[in-house]
Amino acid sequence: MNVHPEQLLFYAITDRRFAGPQTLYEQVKLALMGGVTMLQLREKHLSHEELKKEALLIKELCRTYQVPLIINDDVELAKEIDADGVHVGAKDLNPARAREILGPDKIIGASARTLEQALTAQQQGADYLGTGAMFPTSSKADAKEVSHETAKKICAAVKIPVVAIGGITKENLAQLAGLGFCGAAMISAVFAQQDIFKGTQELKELTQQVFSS
Ligand code: TZP
Ligand code: MG
Repeated sequence: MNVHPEQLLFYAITDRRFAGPQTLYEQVKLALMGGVTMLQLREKHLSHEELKKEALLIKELCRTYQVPLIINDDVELAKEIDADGVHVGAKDLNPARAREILGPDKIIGASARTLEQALTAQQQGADYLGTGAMFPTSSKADAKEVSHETAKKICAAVKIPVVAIGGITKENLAQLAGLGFCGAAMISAVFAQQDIFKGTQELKELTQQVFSS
């Protein structure tokens, strides 16, 4: 097991479109100080060199806070910078191929919107799953919603931990209780707020209430 369910409790995913006057680095630092337990670098519009530079800086920051750094999509970059793992979606390399590239000890996450996708990803060696969108979101253009019923079936069917994603806010987080998730992954609820440190602390408390069983 390369990831413990507790590490997935509060999973922050970056998007520099929300960075505003702060740099992404500054935003990530505040989120780490506020208590996020896992960080994914998900920057869709950077060149390889720019992404690598950012990833190396953020990797050092994550190490300081002992929070794993996961790279979205780009398995080669994850290997190159010795990140803690990679997260792959349906259109990316499959988990088995990512495992061949990264080796047995790195964290491999996979997106799963259906029971079939979930079982396949588990069988291909994923360490955890991300399931959603659980609520409407504007952070991912092609995000389709997953019913709470399907999410519950996925959580019950797999042995690996499952994290909820998509449209999660302070206001709706409690609706995820009892579905079997080990935690919640959020972009805008973390990075599109005025006071990231304070907001993250509040979200941390809520995730602890909702997912501790
Ligand atoms: N995958 C499914 S929904 C989503 C991703 C990456 C976007 C999540 O962003 P937000 O702002 O937390 O809704
Ligand atoms: Mg992807």
